[in-house]
Parts: sequence; structure tokens; C-alpha cells
Amino acid sequence: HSDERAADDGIPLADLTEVGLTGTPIQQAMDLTRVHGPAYRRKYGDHRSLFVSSLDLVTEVADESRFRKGVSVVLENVREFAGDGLFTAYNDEPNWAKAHEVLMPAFALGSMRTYHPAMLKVARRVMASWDRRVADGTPVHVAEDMTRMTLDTIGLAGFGFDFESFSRGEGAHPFVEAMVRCLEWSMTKFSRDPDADHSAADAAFQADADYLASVVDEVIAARTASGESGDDDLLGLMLGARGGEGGAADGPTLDLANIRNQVITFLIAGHETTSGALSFALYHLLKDPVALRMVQREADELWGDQADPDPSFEDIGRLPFTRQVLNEALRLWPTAAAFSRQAREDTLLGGRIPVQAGELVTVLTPMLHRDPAWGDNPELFDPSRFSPEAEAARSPHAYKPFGTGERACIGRQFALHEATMLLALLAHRYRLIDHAGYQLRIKETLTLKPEGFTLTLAPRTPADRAAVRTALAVLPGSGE
Ligand code: FDE
Repeated sequence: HSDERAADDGIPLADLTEVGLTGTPIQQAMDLTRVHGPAYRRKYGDHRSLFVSSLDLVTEVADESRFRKGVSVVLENVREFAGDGLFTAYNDEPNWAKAHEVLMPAFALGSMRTYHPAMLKVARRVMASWDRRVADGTPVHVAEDMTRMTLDTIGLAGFGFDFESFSRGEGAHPFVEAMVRCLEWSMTKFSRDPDADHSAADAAFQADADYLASVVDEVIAARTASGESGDDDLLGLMLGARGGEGGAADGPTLDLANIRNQVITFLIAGHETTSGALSFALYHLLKDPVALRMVQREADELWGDQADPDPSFEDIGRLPFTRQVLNEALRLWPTAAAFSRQAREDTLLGGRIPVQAGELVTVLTPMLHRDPAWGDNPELFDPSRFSPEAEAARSPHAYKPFGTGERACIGRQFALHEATMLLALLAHRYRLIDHAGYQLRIKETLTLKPEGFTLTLAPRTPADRAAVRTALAVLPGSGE
């Protein structure tokens, strides 16, 4: 009997059946790790799962010969609206391998050159909007604006579709609102009261899921009507690989239902996580003036006192410290904060934890990122952890914000190019002012975001840029 096994094998068991799950399950799991250590089983009613977060155990579950991606209960629920899209597909579903082959080239580093202009166009929308905040002295709502920007970016760069999120006043695009409700439904479905009536919530979910599909159909119809192939964006590649009627392809073919699932998947995966990463990076820069100055100096070196810089594709590779800031923000708050691994055979983890064939193991990334391998002060924001020397000295398994193995994030370069450019442009243009003494609170909607995070802005001036140069010249190791 599995209960006894958990007790017998000496692995800590956290039974949450009575206390329940909170609305912030990742933070709850982090607290449980602090109590029980880096391997424990969590029990909630009939549902149980093994959580791991130490470097040695994660190194084992990252071994593709012993484990592969697992589709967790939560991802099973996401399948209700993202179907067999890349993120939620089972490993042996043929559509995964087909879509992976069709879409891989679109995510190679070189392809970012194709998306750069769309990314820059949307970055300029952020700045136009923030300039208005400067003029009227009102605070910016950081996570909300980052979400507008990442949605517009994936829409334009991936599908040639403009969500125009910055010209809709206060609210988010209804697509975002419906998507967030779908994600919340997926996150909480397995922990809801089995005796209560959930038919209203389920009907509301279905309406939202239908709405998401209708937006995507609009995106696809807009492309088909335009008569343009858009060869090298995501939609162009997928439509070019369409099987059956109207499709001509030598390689793998995708059917329209799968293309729809992929578009929903990319709209979701491509913007929630990236917008959270940017929001956490801005939060840490706001609280760490030295790191902010170093980002500013890096941008100043590229763009000087230009009022409206025009970053080239190559410029983004010349912002290594800005990239380190993003990496470090994703260390402390990996916005896709957990992923599941499935045992291929019966096995013993760490030589002591029995895991059966087919069983899922959840990697709790934020706690892996606080493993002793990160030194004595893992809570400290310190971008120098990602200097090339420090990275070379560390196990690659200590850092997994993009998951692991064959099913790791396909959008990594996309997200980093987009986010590095925006962060550098914002740091070049504005001083960030902590007008409300913001205290970090984290909202969970499957992904993590700072909640209620606002700041005010002042324009940077040539005098300010000169002051940054002078201030950094006296810092040890500042490279001056
Ligand atoms: C994926 C992913 C992952 C893994 C998951 C699992 O394992 O389950 C992770 C962890 C991630 N992803 C993360 C992230 C972060 C960030 C910032 C991002 N991400 C971003 C992005 C963008 C885009 C476009 C994307 N992303 C996408 C994606 C996809 C499609 C996927 C699936 C893949 C396969 O094939 O499976 C992912 N992503 Fe990410």
C-alpha cells in the first residue's frame, strides 16, 4: 500500500489533505522543502507526488536514459485547451516529433534576426507608453505592461498578428484574461472539493477555451486571407507543412487541429513566462542600484546619448551583463517554476528513494536554484553568478529555468533576445524610482509574477549618464 511505503521508506510525507493547498502552490511547496528537505512526498487526498530539488537528485532525473518528460495532472488539465501542442503533448504522441521538427529551425539562434524588427517595434510601444507616464507622473504597472509587450511580440513575430495591447486603455486583451482564467482552472482543478458542484466553473472554463480557439482561428484566417506565406515565421512554417487538402510538404505534415493547438501553446508559453522574467528583473534592478547602473552603463556604451536608439540584431549580443541580470532573476524566480519527469523503469533515486516505472517526479526549480551549490547566500540577487567563469565552474544541472532534455524550452533564445533588448532599452532611457517602497509578493497563475508591482520613472539625461560612468569607475572589478 502506497501510504505505508512512503512512511516505511523514510521519505518525508507532507499530508495536505486536511490543511489544503493554498492559492500559491509553488510557494507552499517551497516552504515544505524548507521543512522536509530536498525530497518529500506530498499527499493531497488521492493524489500524491514526489518533489525533489537538490542538485544531486535533479542531476539524476535529468538523465534522459532513466527519465523523460512527464505530463503532470496540471498539464493534463492544460491539455483541455492546448491539446497536443508541443508543451502538453505526450512523448510518444507522433505530433510532438513532427511539430518539433517543423518548428525547431524557427527557434535556432540565427532565426532571432527574423524576429528582431517585430521585437523592437513592440519595445518602442512600451517606451511610448512609459513616456506618457513620465509626462503625467503616474506609476507604471510593471507586470501588466510586460504582459502587453510579450503578447504583442509573440503575436507579431510568430504569427504576424497584432494584439495592439497598448492601445486598449487599462484592461488586458480579453485573450489574456481568458487565458489566465484557463490557467487558474488547470492549476486548481485537482485540489477542488470532490463533493461540491463545479459545473458552473467548468462551463465558464469551456467558454474561455472556446474563445481562445476562436481568436486563434482569427489569427490563422488573417494569414490565409492576406495571401502572404510568411514563410519563416511560426505560422508560415506550420501552414507550409500542412498535410492533406491545400498542403504540400515533403517533410512531416501538421493538420489544422494541431496547428491551432500549437498557436494557442505559443501564445501562452511565449508570453506569461517571459513577462514574469522581465518583471522580476526590473524588480531586482529597482532594489539593486549597483546592478542597475551596470546595466545602464552597458546600454550607454552602445547607444550613448541617442534619444531614440536603433538597436541592431548584433547589439543584443553585446549586452552580456544585462543577460546575466535576466539569468539571475530567473534563478531566484524561474517563472515556469516546476516541471515533471517520468521514470522509464523502476529505479532508486539517490540510492534510497524508490520510484516506480511511469511514476512522476516534480522538480521544484526555485529550490534547486537555492541548492548549496549556489553558495552561502542563495537568496541574494547577484548577477556575477552568471559570469562566464562562474558558469563554467558549475554543474549544468544546477540551473533549469527552461526545463531539461529533449522537451526543454524551445523558446529560450526567443525569450532571451526579446527580454534582453527591452531591459537594456528601458535602462538606457529611464531612472527607476521605488515610489511605493515595493515589497515583493508573488502571484501564481501556473507561472510566477510580482503582484501589485508599480514604479515611477524619470528620463535619463546626459548628466545622469556621466554620473553613472563616474560612480562605476570607483567600484572594484567594474572594468574601468
Ligand atoms: C517548454 C518549457 C519548459 C519545459 C516544461 C516541461 O518540461 O514540462 C520550461 C521549464 C519552459 N519552457 C520555461 C520557459 C521560461 C521562459 C521565459 C520561456 N519558457 C519562454 C518561452 C517562449 C516560448 C515561445 C516558449 N517558451 C515555448 C515553449 C514550448 C513550445 C515548450 C514545449 C517544448 C516541447 O517540445 O516540449 C516550452 N516552452 Fe518555454
